[in-house]
Amino acid sequence: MKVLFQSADADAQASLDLLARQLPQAHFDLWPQAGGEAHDVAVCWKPPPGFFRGRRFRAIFNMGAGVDALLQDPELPAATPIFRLEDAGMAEQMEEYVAWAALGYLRNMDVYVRQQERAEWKQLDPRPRENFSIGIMGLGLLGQRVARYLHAMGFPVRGWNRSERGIDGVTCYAGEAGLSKFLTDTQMLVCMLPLTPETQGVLNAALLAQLPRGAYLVSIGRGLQLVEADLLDMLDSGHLAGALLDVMPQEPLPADHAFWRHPLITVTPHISAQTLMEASMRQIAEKIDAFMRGESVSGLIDRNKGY
Ligand code: OXD
Repeated sequence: MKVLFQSADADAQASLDLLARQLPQAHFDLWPQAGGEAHDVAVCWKPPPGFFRGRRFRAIFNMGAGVDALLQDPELPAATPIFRLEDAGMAEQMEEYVAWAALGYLRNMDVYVRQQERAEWKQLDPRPRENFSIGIMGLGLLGQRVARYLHAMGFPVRGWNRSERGIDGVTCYAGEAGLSKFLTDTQMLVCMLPLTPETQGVLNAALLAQLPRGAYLVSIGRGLQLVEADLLDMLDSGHLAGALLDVMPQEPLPADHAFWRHPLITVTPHISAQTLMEASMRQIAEKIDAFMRGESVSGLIDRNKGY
């Protein structure tokens, strides 16, 4: 079996070595150093334009959960199955990240950080956890894990998904019809949607205005889901109390971008769930093995849905 390996990350060779250890029978080529021959499968992450030109693979394995970058490539072979990474240590990180955001906002930690900058000693009224509702937008594998985790912490949790989902203890809403109801009582909105043509720009003024005054936004899906100017207006008008942004329309976020210095915005550099290479390469090796044996492989992308 021949594998063509490509990664936009700096340590591509190290990741390839991890995968090669799991698949000792396979021959690997690291793109672009060696990539001229025919390969059975591609393992890639954010391949640059031209990667697929003139190539055919039996399957493509994406080294991340989101396939938006891959699906945008006009030269992506049309019928080749694409498999994404499923969890591989990402769900636990997202649980931690959102739990930290929820506790920080509930306990006014962002306000206390700003007060410290002014040497201001002022106690704010406590807010009970049971009155603080968190809304998870996007109930895929990761969204469901985060919803369950917050529920176990004692927060009232609601979830919204394009299609119906049922999660014990979580009030679930679906589709256009359920969106307003979902937003009206959501005090902290966590966007975990995949990026598709439908979700691009979904975090806009019309949607954010449906949140109650003083709500907080956590954006951990993709940066292009956020309409930047609308967020800034909502913060400046006081409708939103703050935002925690982990994903940006342009990454890295340019040094002169307004988000860096906005007093109500916290920026993290796309770390809500980082790819854990050992676990990810183990999972991809298992998927490749199963695929080559003709078994069914989970994580198959539905190109019509975009995830
Ligand atoms: C992913 C990511 O999609 O890291 O896995 O953003």
